[in-house]
Amino acid sequence: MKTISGLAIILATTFSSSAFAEGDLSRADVQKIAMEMGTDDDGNMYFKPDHLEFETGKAYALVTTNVDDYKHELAMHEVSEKFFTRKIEIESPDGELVAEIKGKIEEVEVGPHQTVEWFFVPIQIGADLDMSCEIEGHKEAGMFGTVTRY
Ligand SMILES: [Cu+2]
Repeated sequence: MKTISGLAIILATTFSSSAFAEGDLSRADVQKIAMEMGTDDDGNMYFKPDHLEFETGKAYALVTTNVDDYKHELAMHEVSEKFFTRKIEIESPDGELVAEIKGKIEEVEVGPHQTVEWFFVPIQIGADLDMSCEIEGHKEAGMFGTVTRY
């Protein structure tokens, strides 16, 4: 009886530590996805791509670059409810880390010609959830898209 329970403990420890390693999202490989915010020659504002798909449980960095001379926003209120945001990273133009911001994030403003990296792990599935720029007139000019997590 003692042997069996000892073995059970060893098995439980082995399984739980391997499960823990796989589930340790701070060590997960991060898949980077680039998205551009901008305005075309006809004055239409856009996210490119305007549809993003993520797999739950995987670690992503959404690398969002604003190519315009004015700021844009990336608002993902409903989407971010079902994300575990790890951090936002901001780098200077020469690649030096300016700031890491941690905690729950729903919306990011990106300054002219700047890039922000949003690190997250989708934790619940959902189809065609909204993302948009909430600066007045921008969504109406076409700056919106959808996010699906599967
Ligand atoms: Cu905008």
